[in-house]
Amino acid sequence: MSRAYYVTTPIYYVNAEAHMGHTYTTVLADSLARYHRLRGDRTFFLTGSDEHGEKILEVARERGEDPAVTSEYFSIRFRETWKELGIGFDRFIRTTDADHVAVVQSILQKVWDDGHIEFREYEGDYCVGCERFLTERDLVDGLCRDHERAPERRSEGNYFFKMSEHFDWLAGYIEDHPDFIRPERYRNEVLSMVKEDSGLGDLCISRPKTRLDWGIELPFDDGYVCYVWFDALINYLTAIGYPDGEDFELLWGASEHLIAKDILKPHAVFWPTMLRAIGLEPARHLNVHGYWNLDDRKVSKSLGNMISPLIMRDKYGFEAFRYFLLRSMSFGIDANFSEDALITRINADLANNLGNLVSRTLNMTGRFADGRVPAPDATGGDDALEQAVQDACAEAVASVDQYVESMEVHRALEALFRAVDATNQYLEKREPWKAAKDPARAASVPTTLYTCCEALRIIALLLSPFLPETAAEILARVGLAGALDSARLPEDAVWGRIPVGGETTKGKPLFPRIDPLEPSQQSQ
Ligand code: ME8
Repeated sequence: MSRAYYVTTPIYYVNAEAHMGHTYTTVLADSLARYHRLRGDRTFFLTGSDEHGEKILEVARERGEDPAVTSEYFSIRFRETWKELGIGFDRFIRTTDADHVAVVQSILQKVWDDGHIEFREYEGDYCVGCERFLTERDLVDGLCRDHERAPERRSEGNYFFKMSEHFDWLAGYIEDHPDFIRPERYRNEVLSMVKEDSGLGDLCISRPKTRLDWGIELPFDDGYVCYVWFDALINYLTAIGYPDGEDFELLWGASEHLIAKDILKPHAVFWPTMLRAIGLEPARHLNVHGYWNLDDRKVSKSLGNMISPLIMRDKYGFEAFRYFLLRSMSFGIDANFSEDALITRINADLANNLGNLVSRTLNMTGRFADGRVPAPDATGGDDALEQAVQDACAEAVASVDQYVESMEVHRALEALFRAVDATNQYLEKREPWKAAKDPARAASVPTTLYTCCEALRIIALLLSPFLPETAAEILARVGLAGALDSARLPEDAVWGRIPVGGETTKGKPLFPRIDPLEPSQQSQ
């Protein structure tokens, strides 16, 4: 049955270049989209840039530029970076795009007409880094918890979205839909935000033009522009053709937001209540991950400790970095980055485990099977050892599906590599390099090599959403160049589909072993 899948990343602020934090969310979204495309689902993958607001104006001023010039520059940098890294988004939205501006204004008008907005005087502590007024909980020793800077005291007349009217409904919704916000720790955090007296009231959604004119004008008061978060969140609707695009309802019903915990409140409180006022259901899931940290501090633009994905690509290859990101962060929990950990992971999983399986198998099809996938021996194929490899592959197919569904991609990869382990162990037991020279065992060699080629085919198919280039290369080496173009899960992962006689290629090592770094070689 064909289903739908709509995955979004946050739209990133255009005040600096992409770093490893953005890369993690984007690579994860890319992998999920690829997986669902492989399943034959109607899939849409959205990323983009968040261009309005004071944060961007500040950077533009520092650069002595018009904000439109600064945001254009960084937006193109983000887009080009993702393109260069092979990220297959369906749309790169910019909040300055004409269709987005029109949708934001139509929604503002609608919620204004429906009485969800009112004008008030307001005084509070504003953090330009967060682009919002802070509450007590956001402050540590008087400084913003995330940006480590003092907020500004501000007082002005503004328009407010009457968000708190929806808090009881939101708490009920979260309780009735236990996996709406996942993992659970963030669900509990949000429940306490809306249930207890957390100081979270209504949402100021305007900025007077006298102070800030870089934004979308309110349709009902041309003296104001729209607050950047109210504008930004709506991108998720614009991109799929709100209100009457052909697939809008189908895709919105299948929406999966990916964010880190820094923007939990806007996505878990502002956004569902905004949607309620607009008359739409919340997204299907709000999937929240932790931070990539460097020396226990969040990797971020404002703290200046960024790791560039382009530098990592040049040093280690992007597929290796991509694997590390997906495999080494348990979804929902913070992870520490170090190049030592990256190298250890690449060597253990990619060079030794997967790389060895590929090179040993294809070396031997070259030596013992004329460089072709051999036909399995009719008597050897149902042996318990062969069966164990088949079972390991079948289990990987089921586990990957289950863990992709539950947003535990690190576990999906772990499960997939269990099939790689099982195939390596099988090779160790069958010892085709010795068996070929032993008349009593020589007949087992074609079955052994067939089994390994077929396991590699299934492993590559399952790996393709996560490491697309590596998977395509493995498939090409077992005689199936281009197979990913028309592959489908789960049907193509059924055992026994590799064409016998397909030409195999030994090729270079997929992932050469990397020597551990000297301390002076660590880059940032
Ligand atoms: O917040 N670890 O944009 P932003 C993991 N424009 N992920 C990280 C990270 C880290 N150290 N640092 C950043 C904004 N990220 C708004 C979003 S959406 C309607 C508007 C990732 O450029 C992570 O996905 O600050 C995080 O939520 C996002 O970048 C913040 O990107």
